[in-house]
Amino acid sequence: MEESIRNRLIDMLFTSEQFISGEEIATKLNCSRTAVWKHIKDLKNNGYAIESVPKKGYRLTSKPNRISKDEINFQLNTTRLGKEVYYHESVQSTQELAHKMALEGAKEGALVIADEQVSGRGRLGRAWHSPKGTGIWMSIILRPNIPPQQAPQLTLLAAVSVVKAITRKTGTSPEIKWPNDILINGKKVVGILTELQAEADRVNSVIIGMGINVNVDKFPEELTSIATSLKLEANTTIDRAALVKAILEEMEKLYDTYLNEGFGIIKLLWESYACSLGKMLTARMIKGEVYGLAKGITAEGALILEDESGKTHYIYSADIDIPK
Ligand code: BTX
Repeated sequence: MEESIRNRLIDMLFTSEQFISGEEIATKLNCSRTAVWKHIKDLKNNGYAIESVPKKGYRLTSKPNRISKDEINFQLNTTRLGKEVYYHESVQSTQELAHKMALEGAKEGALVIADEQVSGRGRLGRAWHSPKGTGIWMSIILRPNIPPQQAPQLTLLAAVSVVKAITRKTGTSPEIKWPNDILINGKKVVGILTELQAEADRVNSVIIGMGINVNVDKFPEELTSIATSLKLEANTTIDRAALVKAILEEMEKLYDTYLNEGFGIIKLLWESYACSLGKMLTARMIKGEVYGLAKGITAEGALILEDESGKTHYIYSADIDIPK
């Protein structure tokens, strides 16, 4: 109840350019003026800049650049993705939490998001730099009815969704490097980590972790030559909640297409954003390296490489080096 009053209050302030009187708010929200005042005070404490002028009322002058439940759920246009938001100021890793919640029965679309991760991780146990207040560090739980070997398709689906949302919200032109990196001007701006909870022939849940460098101004020494942020590329601060919403909306549309029509359309979209296709590159795997021409991806999402002897290799998991 309290939460719904708060959301409706944010809604009223957000949609009105004029001052709204305390009395009008109290009538519309069916609560006392003291309650209105308390909620306004609480919003101010949470970073909302609200002007209050005697006899005129309240007016919202700026929203905080926050990614908590209120900001994400406000005007979110999805039916499942992000409807349940579990926000934390600081966690070890949203991926770890999402795994735990998926085992405990979290619904499809549940979103775990944090303002900071102290041990964010990438593939093969690598660390993911996730500083406070400047990024989007989140994990989405999906429960598709697919066999486990098709799950990598969801990494590609997630990458396409993020590229579409970033393009729409920032005007930059990101590209995808197979399988899970999103680059702008050759530097990594997003990393995606897809993990499964599955039985031999059935997926219980797919956990899609995304790390997006949004308003990061400076990276640690070891990342400066390989990492960038949306702010550095677009030259402006980006509204993190608006970007999260855009990702969830793009992703839900593509996910529905995927469930109804299969991977075909996603594959075409992915190929249209890929920077690695048609180039000679090296795929480095645990068991060795392959150097060859990237010819495309298979229906399962594997990378097709043709080596210099003309032999075709199907790569399911690797790090890719594209010579400059
Ligand atoms: P990856 O293994 O492909 O990339 C990890 C590598 O990327 C690191 O070894 C490092 O070189 C580089 N790197 C580390 N931090 C950053 C950064 N912020 N920006 C650019 N490059 C970086 C990619 O793994 C998958 C990352 C997923 C991260 C999300 S965040 C939410 C969720 N929770 C969690 O713990 N992981 C996922």
